[in-house]
Amino acid sequence: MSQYPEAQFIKSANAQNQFVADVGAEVAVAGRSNAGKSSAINVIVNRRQFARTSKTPGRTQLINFFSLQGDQRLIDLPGYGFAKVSDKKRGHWRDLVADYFESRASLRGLFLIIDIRRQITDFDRQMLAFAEQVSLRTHVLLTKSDKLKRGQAATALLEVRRDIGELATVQQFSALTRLGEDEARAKLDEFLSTEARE
Ligand SMILES: Nc1nc2c(ncn2[C@@H]2O[C@H](COP(=O)(O)OP(=O)(O)O)[C@@H](O)[C@H]2O)c(=O)[nH]1
Ligand SMILES: [Mg+2]
Repeated sequence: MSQYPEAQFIKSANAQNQFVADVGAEVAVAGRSNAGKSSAINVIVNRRQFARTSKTPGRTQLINFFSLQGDQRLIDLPGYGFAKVSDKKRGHWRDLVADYFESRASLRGLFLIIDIRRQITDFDRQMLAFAEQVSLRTHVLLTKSDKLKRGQAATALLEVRRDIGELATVQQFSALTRLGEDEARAKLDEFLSTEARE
């Protein structure tokens, strides 16, 4: 059973004045499109169709607010990654996400979802930079680890850890085999229960 049986979608936002009230605690989840973000959210929250795995047209460029329980929320940040995104759209994405990171007192941590086969992209580095600017704790899920042999996955984990250093903690994850689900859920709980940042 889900730890969050009452979890539900609240709303999507395309501008700061559409964000939900900044009370309680929330954790943001980011990932390049197709990295496996929706699948990871579904496994962690333990709800099959919670965040739609298929692309919901229009919503992928918005910030999606979900309530977990009470004043605890999970925030699905927009990803990009297809080469065809225009400079204008990319600019809007950057402004929206920067506004989000800079304004949310309830933000306790960031989950960054990275396809273990692709390693770290420019998108991921931008997200790590946003988090660092506001001293936000970050946890990286190297997902789709079922797609690599165990030795290869272990090597990829070490490489990403070395690359990221102190910026974030890193673990292997698979939405298919559910590898790493307990570790991810413990990290989510840890983030949600930390005190607000200064
Ligand atoms: N084998 C495998 N496939 C995955 C995993 N996570 C996601 N996928 C697949 O990758 C594709 C993109 O996943 P999705 O969660 O929609 O990515 P998003 O765009 O980041 O939200 C889908 O076809 C998923 O079924 C995983 O851990 N293992
Ligand atoms: Mg998605």
